[in-house]
Amino acid sequence: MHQSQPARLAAGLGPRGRPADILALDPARSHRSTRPQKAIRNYFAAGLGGHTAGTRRRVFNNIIVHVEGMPGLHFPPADHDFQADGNLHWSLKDGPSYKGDPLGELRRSKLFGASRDRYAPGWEAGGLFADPKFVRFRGDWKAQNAYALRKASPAIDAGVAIPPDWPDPLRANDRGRPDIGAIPFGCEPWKVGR
Ligand SMILES: [Ca+2]
Repeated sequence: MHQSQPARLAAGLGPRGRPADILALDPARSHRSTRPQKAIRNYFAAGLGGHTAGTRRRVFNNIIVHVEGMPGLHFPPADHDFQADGNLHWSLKDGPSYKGDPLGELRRSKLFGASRDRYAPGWEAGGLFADPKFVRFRGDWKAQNAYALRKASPAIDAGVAIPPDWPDPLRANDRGRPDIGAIPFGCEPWKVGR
């Protein structure tokens, strides 16, 4: 990404006003974001699947990395207007030693079957549990992390198709199928702050 591109991507503010490592486009249609943070209870996608009653929520193609703790699998009820797919989940501390796929638990659940009534593939049918292979990432808030993707990242070309009218200033930079996360492979991250 070049700094001259439209600034529709925003870095949010975390505790004490420190810029949080959350790169997102739209809270109601969270797509192509990168969110490294601690697991919040057992909420799916660190809370992106919360507060859905009476709302329309879409969670596609986000990278959600927990510094510690496994990805949450507490979803909203299947009759809410909620869809989630193509997200990549990881745990920096607990992921490497975990045997299996936590999303498999979801796909074997009754909730997954019920989700297909409103979203035909089923929630997270194309989701991944894998190390996203950022250029540089440590679970230390002082670290200068770099969330671009390395060539070996499983996030490359692993996302789902996003409606073309959704804002995405990097759409033209994403070759082939959609990449997961805020920064498509090959794009330079923008500079924020000092
Ligand atoms: Ca791609």
